[in-house]
Amino acid sequence: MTRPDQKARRAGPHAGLHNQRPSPYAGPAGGWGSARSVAGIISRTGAYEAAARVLPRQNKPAGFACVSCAWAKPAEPHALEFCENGAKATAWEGMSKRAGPDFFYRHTVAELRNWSDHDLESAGRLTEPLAWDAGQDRYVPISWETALSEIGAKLERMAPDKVAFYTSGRASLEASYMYQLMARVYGTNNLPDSSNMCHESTSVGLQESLGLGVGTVRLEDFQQAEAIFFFGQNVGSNSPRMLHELQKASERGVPIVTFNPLREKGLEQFKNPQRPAQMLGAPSTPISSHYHQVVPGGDIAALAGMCKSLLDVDERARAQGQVPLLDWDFIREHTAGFEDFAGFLRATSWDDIHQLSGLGREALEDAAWIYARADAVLLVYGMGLTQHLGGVDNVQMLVNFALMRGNVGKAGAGICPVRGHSNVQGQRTVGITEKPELAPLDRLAELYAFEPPRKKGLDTIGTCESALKGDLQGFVALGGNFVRAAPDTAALEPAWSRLDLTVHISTTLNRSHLFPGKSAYVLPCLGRSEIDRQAGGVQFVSIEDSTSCVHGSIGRKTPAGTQLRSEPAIIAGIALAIPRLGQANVPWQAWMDNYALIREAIEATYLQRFSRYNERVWNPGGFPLANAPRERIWNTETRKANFKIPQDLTARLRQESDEEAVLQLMTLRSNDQFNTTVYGYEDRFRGISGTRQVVLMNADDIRAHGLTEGERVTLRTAVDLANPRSIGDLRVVAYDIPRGSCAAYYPECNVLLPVWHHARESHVPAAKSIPVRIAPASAGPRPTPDPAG
Ligand SMILES: Nc1nc2c(c(=O)[nH]1)N[C@H]1C(S)=C(S)[C@@H](COP(=O)(O)OP(=O)(O)OC[C@H]3O[C@@H](n4cnc5c(=O)[nH]c(N)nc54)[C@H](O)[C@@H]3O)O[C@H]1N2
Ligand SMILES: Nc1nc2c(c(=O)[nH]1)N[C@H]1C(S)=C(S)[C@@H](COP(=O)(O)OP(=O)(O)OC[C@H]3O[C@@H](n4cnc5c(=O)[nH]c(N)nc54)[C@H](O)[C@@H]3O)O[C@H]1N2
Ligand SMILES: [Mo]
Repeated sequence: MTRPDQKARRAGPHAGLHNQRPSPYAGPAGGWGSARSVAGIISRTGAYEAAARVLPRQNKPAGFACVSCAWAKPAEPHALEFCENGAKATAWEGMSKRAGPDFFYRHTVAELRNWSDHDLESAGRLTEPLAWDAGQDRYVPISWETALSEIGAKLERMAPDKVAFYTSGRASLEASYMYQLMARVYGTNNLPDSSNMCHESTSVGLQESLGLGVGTVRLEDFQQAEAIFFFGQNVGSNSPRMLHELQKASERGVPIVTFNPLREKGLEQFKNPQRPAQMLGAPSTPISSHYHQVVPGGDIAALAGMCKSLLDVDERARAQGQVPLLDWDFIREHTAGFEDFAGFLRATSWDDIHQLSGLGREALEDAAWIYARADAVLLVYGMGLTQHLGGVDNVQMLVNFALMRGNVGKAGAGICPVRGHSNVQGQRTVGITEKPELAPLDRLAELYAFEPPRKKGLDTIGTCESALKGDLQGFVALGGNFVRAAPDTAALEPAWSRLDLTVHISTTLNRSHLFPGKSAYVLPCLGRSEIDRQAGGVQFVSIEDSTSCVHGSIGRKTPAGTQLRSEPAIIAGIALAIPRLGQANVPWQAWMDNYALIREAIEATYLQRFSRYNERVWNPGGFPLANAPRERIWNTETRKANFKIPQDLTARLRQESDEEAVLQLMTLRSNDQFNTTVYGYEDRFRGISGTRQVVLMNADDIRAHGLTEGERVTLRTAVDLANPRSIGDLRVVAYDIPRGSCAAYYPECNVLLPVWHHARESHVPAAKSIPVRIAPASAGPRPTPDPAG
């Protein structure tokens, strides 16, 4: 039997397969397709113990918090409170294969660099600490004691400013708290994390607009909403459990108005695997009542159009002595900046709105009317808003729209950023941030008797730039696949090999491990689904979901190896091995033995927010963290919710990118991956099967560029031509996508994303609008398309 990945392996790291043509997917999201996909991955990974012991308890009170997305976990769960992709994530962690010392003996690092992402991870769970041996270019086993003492000694000799401590959003609240404290006692705020590539536009935008950098919505709001507006989030693949809320809303007749360049299956139709009738043939539930295929980066203009039409109708109504449309009591009492914002709307022309959003005035006026008729509107969004040059403007425009009718801080209304990694929001809550003003430095100084660094640290972009310049010396990663997830892969990989020290705390092998610094270690850790036994007995951890609720999570599965250590134990081990950390009074050993003490420390640091943490951690549905905007308390400079005027009416790059030959590339996730973890090659909902090497284009653009469907093409970044960036061997797929844009998969396309091409204020890489030119694989890029097309 040839596994799909075998061909991919031969073809190199960026390869997929070319064995099937894309065809439209007729089924709904969920349904039997989803059930089959779950059964398939359990048998392919051999994750039978995980399926038996973990899945039944997934996302339930007293259970296990899924390691896939961060969506809320209800107090009264369904019989099976997991989705297709949550099951895949659990199965992946529970895979039966092992990448032990024999595996690394058989393969040099140079050789592994030719493997695909899927093959690297499929090698199996890591089982022993590894150190890179430069002479043989292999990772070789090393004892924990030696690894930790070598890492500690090397860190001791480095300047703290030259070391970055990265976190991927899966680590628990307990591990994250320890990790930020370790970095700060060491002497740096260099704490880049995955949210820097993700919802940092939310953290920055909502902080300025509402005074708190997280969403304002709880699960119960979905039951009270009268309309839902949905921007740039692919619910069917990336947070499928949310479909339960959307399905119920849709059945109550709540309009769901969606803005997305692609018609995503999960936003169209859902068949609930929890409902026998639907599985046995009852029709699936339509999700979006209205679908607007906005152009990438066009949301600011679309929102401006809706706001403009609200303003206009309100002005006319008031002039005629009728009931005003806007919530004037709310605007007067709770907001600042409305008059300037209204001025901006009046000055914005419908021509510009149409041109930059790709949507007509009538469609936007209709959408505004749906908004205006509802007394409680929920505004949901994802990477389609945050990953643009104007990512922060996008988020703030959404808030402007909400504020016009007081849709923040009332039941059934609010801003709902759908977070990515399962604890990414929580990590920020407990101090993983490069911004000193967001960390409780004074409190940490008081509790642990040390002088925390006050200088701003490096975020993800800062870390990349520092490595590219040759400044960065050390990189420690608590999970993730930084070099693969970050922009400008081709420049970043060699830069990583030039570092003095790389340390990866990981569950599986990935591409970041293959660019070892002069000294390099891979430390294998337990996954969250596994039993975590310490000196103080079996431990559990906790996470914060997208709705600011904190949940306990206990592992149930036998660990993948006897040598694995938990993340808290590894962090404590590193901290204890760095002599200079002895200056602070931190009970590393006691924390590692008993995580309840870490939770006490978090409570002592954040007092009210985490009060009675250990007591409440198993509350069904989680315990909610205080959320001031929900109470209409605005901790902003103006002490009001702020209307903010966007810097530009488009969230993407202007200039050359507006030329017809240049397409705006959106980089997307398939339904068969979790970020850089590629489970397989089936993007079922988009009808793409057996390959990831595709570029989705509008049929008219295919013609205009003189291409044909199925043709092999090369994509080249259309800006910064002095530093050419390209990816070859992608197949053209005709797709329902607005003209002038195209789409292809992340992380393969990160080679095209310049490190400087990021959201202005939040530094989130602008992965949803990379200007590119497309040419047949053999020829150079064509200057202009054939206008006849
Ligand atoms: N199964 C699975 N689940 C996941 C992940 C995964 O990889 N796999 N990743 C996790 C992580 S870390 C995150 S951050 C989330 C990501 O979840 P999403 O926020 O859904 O992110 P993407 O998959 O990148 O998809 C973005 C969506 O935005 C649309 N879009 C692109 N550009 C624009 C635009 O300019 N405007 C609008 N309105 N829409 C646009 C795209 O068509 C796509 O539907 O999911 C999390 N959950
Ligand atoms: N072009 C483009 N680039 C993007 C995006 C995009 O849409 N387009 N999305 C961005 C987003 S939203 C994000 S969040 C980032 C993701 O960036 P990261 O969070 O850095 O990447 P992941 O792929 O989630 O990390 C996967 C690795 O995590 C490790 N791992 C898994 N579970 C555990 C665990 O329990 N503990 C530890 N210690 N390690 C574990 C495994 O070794 C696995 O290989 O990528 C960003 N990059
Ligand atoms: Mo993310």
